[in-house]
Amino acid sequence: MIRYLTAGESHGHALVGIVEGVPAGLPISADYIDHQLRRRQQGYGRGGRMRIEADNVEIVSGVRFGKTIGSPIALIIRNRDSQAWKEKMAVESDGEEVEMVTIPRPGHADFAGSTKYGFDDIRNAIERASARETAMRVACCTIVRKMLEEFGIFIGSHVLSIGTAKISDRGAVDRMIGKYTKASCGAYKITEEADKSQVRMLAKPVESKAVALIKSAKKLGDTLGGVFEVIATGAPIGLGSYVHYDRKLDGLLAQALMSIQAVKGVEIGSGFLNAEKFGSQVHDAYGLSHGKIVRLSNRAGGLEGGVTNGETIVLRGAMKPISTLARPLPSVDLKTKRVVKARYERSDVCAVPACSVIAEAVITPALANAFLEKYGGDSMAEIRKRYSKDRNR
Ligand code: EPS
Repeated sequence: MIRYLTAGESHGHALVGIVEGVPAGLPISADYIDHQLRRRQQGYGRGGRMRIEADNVEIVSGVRFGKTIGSPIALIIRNRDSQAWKEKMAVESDGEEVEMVTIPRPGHADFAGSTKYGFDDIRNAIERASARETAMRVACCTIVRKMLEEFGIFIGSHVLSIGTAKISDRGAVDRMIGKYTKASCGAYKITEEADKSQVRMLAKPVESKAVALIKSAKKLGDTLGGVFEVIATGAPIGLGSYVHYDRKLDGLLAQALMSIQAVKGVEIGSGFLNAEKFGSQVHDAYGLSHGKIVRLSNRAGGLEGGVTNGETIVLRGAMKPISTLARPLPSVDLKTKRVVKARYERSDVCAVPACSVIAEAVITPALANAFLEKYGGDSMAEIRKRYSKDRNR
């Protein structure tokens, strides 16, 4: 089974990652991963840091002559900005000259994190809680994504709303998605289309409203969140299981999305809308088309009983507005116990487009492990044999 770990502080030397359990024989390159890293850095509303970083991955181990060899894959992404943080982030000095951060930002991990670990200097919590870490998550998960793609499982995403700028004609967007997912790269076509927009929205009029909102938030010293949708096509029936809570794929996918910094809500299919309706208006009726069982709708988002049902997987995530505010909320200086304004340090105004890219990546280990549980083997060739024998597809 695939698992991965990341390490690294936002302004430390580098982010590092180890991906374990990837089968042998998977073609992979740094270029392939870098493309996803570049996508993660885009989006209107990002702050100055993205002008400093140009994320590139170095594959240190586990790949030989362009293919995985079954051993752990180690990755490094260097933080260009670390040059400016040498003293503040020194590994070996005593740090006496470095000013401590003692004022927590509401909404960030600053207070809870530094209280938990007993830090006087909040910087220790800031650095690892930062969403910078998602660069390495995307790198690690892009390898897993490549494995899924080899079996025809493609993932895409787009942004549904930023603040109050919302897609209003859902039907029109669904028709676009329906058309795009017929492409040979399935849901990835949604991603390619969304990438043409600076806020990753599929509907033009909402895009300009979203950009205008981000501009005004910036002027006001404020930030914005939003909702994104992640779609996966090509998953066969029967990934995940209903037999135990920890094997339910919907729960595992929700966990992956919820683990992204600033994501505070997750939905599968039209989960929240479904809760307002009668059962007869919600459940996806069966039909027959050329002797094949089909579903007449997909409100369940491709998962029933925690198991893939052969329909497109549809997930949504809600990202709260970024907690670092240029016009800060009240806070308390933990050292002086005085009520003061929260600290401001350079940050983004809106990172929902980036979050949608991260979401595409982080769901892949859950999907891939459910896939490997059913069809797994040590090499791609072995898995391919097992998968092609399956009569469900
Ligand atoms: C982040 C704060 C900003 C973001 C960062 C996440 O960084 P900095 O404090 O260096 O300006 O740009 O995101 C990234 C660096 C990234 O690569 O996504 C935070 O506090 O979470």
